[in-house]
Amino acid sequence: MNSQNLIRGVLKKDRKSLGRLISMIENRDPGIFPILAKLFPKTGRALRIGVTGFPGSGKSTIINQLAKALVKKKKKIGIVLMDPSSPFSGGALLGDRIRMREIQMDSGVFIRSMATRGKMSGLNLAARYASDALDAAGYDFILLETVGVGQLEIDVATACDVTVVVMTPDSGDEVQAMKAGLMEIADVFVVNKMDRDKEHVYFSRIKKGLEMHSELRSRKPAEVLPTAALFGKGIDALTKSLIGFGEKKLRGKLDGDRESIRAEEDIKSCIEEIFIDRLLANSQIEKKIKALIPKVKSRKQSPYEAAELILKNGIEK
Ligand SMILES: Nc1nc2c(ncn2[C@@H]2O[C@H](COP(=O)(O)OP(=O)(O)O)[C@@H](O)[C@H]2O)c(=O)[nH]1
Ligand SMILES: [Mg+2]
Repeated sequence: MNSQNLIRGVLKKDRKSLGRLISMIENRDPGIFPILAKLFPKTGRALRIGVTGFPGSGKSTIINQLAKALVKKKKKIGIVLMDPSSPFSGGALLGDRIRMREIQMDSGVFIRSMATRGKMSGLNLAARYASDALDAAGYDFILLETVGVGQLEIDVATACDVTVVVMTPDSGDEVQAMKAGLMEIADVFVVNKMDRDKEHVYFSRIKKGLEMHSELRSRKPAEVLPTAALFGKGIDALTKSLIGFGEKKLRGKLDGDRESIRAEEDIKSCIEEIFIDRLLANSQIEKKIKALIPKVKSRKQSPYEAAELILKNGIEK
């Protein structure tokens, strides 16, 4: 498939084309940049929702339910599951696959799990580019499930319009969540596994804690919603809230700060990609690297000094 056909396919929501493009993104194929540039004017409509929280809190279950609810409302849903460990991580991902199969049959839903070789930041970027592809293809909502609650998750939050943080009522999660910085990034807190009445005590406590936290930082408190996703409870309210965010985005009323941050980060990361690609593709540079290998090997020069030397010439060019 040449890139013209690939672009045309993506814009027509052809699954094969989308799959192909996302594979290219995963493999860091340099050919993606001209394609993404062509798709870029078609992006900006989809609401990008990051779903984060501790493993086992119910993110996949919630996403599954949300997708079903949104499809009923005639929305097109893209789902990106991030799995940095490996494509063969077994258990968790397999479970997700089975659960997701139910909704994958629906033509309004496109699901993809992503793994990239190498750095975590590579995964963050890949998820971002995959979201662009899905956005251009006309998906209304893009749901991004992160794997844990580390820096990657926080980075992903800036890549999304809305961040949903999932907690459970029984685990001291709120303290952990605060430690992990999740309070700062949440737009919506979902307290999942609210299966039993007694859990309403925890819910009130979490809610009060969150309100206090935002008061201390004089920012608008995040919405706090109870769910029992396994039983489909509370999903309507969550769906309604997300549709509200989506409408706000289409009216240009969503907080523009995140888009500014995203634009800045995107420009910077493209500089990084382009710079490194061009530099390493340059035969002069390659020669210089080769020439410096013996010096570094024999410890006459540090790799740092060698890199400085090469970069100095590279930039001058
Ligand atoms: N009791 C109960 N279990 C739930 C609920 N939501 C999810 N689970 C279960 O919790 C486990 C982890 O859910 P999963 O969606 O895979 O969590 P993730 O790791 O955050 O994606 C699974 O066994 C789910 O069936 C809920 O509302 N109540
Ligand atoms: Mg999951």
